[in-house]
Amino acid sequence: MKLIIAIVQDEDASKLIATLMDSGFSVTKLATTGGFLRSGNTTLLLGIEDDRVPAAMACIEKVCKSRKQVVTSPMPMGGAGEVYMPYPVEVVVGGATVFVLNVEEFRKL
Ligand code: 2BA
Ligand code: 2BA
Repeated sequence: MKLIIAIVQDEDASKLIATLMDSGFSVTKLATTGGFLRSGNTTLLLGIEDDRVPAAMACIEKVCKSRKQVVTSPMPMGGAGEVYMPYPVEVVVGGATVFVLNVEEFRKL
């Protein structure tokens, strides 16, 4: 069994969850925050059988598109006092950042 951890954009999350559930996957959704942009993203957990990993990946690839975004990221100015100055940066966000982990044990108690 594998645990897929997929970090996706909030905009893609609802559609991705619907697509995964239509394909018979169980999903847990976490509201998360990216360290760089410090804005919200969504992390999905999927516990699945090994042979279903490609099907889950296909759902993620289909739904999650990468986008260019100009964002105002709070960049630390350094020095004392924790001063942050808004700083515009162009970043490519998404499609998805996906980790696949081996699951040692899966139980429902
Ligand atoms: P954030 O950390 O908010 O990063 C959002 C996007 O900003 C990243 O998109 C990337 O294009 C850009 N970016 C991040 N760090 C940067 C830097 N030091 N300099 C320039 N641009 C930078 P993605 O790579 O698609 O990542 C989307 C989100 O996935 C990230 O949000 C973070 O929450 C998560 N993530 C990505 N890689 C990760 C990793 N290795 N471990 C844990 N979380 C990760
Ligand atoms: P939910 O997805 O909201 O599911 C709540 C309960 O609804 C489930 O309880 C199950 O009894 C039922 N259920 C889920 N999908 C169903 C379906 N397609 N048809 C009929 N009934 C369905 P649990 O199985 O105890 O799961 C509780 C929560 O644990 C789930 O909330 C989900 O957040 C998480 N979860 C369970 N299995 C997971 C897995 N393999 N991967 C990721 N998260 C999982």
